[in-house]
Amino acid sequence: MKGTKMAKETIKYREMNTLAIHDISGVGKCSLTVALPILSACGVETSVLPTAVLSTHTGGFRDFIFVDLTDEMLPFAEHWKKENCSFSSVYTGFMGSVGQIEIVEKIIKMFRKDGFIAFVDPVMGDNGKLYQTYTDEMADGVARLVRSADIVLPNMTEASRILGIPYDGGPYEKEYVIDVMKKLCALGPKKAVLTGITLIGDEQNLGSACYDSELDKAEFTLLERIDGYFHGTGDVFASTVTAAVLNGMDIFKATAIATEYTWRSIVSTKEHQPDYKFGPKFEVHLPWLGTEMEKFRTIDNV
Ligand code: PXL
Repeated sequence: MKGTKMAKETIKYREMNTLAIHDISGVGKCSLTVALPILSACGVETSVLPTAVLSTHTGGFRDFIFVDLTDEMLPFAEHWKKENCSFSSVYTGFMGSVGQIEIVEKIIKMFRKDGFIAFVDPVMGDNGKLYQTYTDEMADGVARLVRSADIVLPNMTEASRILGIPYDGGPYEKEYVIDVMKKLCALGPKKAVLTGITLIGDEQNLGSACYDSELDKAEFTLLERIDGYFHGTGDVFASTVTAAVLNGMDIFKATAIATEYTWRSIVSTKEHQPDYKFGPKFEVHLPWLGTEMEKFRTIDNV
């Protein structure tokens, strides 16, 4: 595919793979059942480390079955190390227990090397509340995990819990959102991306913001608000940012593409999925996303 790449400004080879560390929820698309198809459609080779296997996600189904894989996680990673497996990034999300947060920190250290990127989606809650399997101790652990991240991708509920500030449901002043992202970067990550953003005076729009601390630059991508609570869209968004950055895009372009893809998925969910707990209809838009990746990819290894 060298010919198509020659027109691009930046042409460089870089290993483009990831280790995705999330749960598998059998029904109710989120976490690995969202991350894996999106990353693959974007050309990212993906290995998985499941944190837990659930019959459904925890947001709206009753009596779900939960198999905790904490004790298996480190032996899996040690096996990979022995087999000389190499990852150019990790992408972490939903944690099944407090113990596995420390294990994930160890795994990031085990595989970190030059150019490595740790994407941390500090999944723990939404709308000002923790998810039902998250304890305060787990939330403290997730806040600590953010210090191991290069790119952190919370919603405002998670960002507030990480920073120990009161939750504000918005709409926000632009300066407030930028300040939150700067404070997240002060914990360690070079870049922060915030979801669920509505600005004062622009209430009909909703989207995301990102901040690159090395450039001291922030950008917002706000699209027409679609009312409703759409389970799993945080995972669609974070998986897409991860894929776009691994394809060589800067955080601004990556966030813009991820916001649009998530928005398209929400439009289809609203139209065709009567019960939003079954997850976002992201699949029909994968061809569009793949084309966007192809258009803007600057890593020449596909
Ligand atoms: O989308 C976040 C998520 C991931 N995995 C599980 C969840 C949730 C949110 O509720 O329950 C199992």
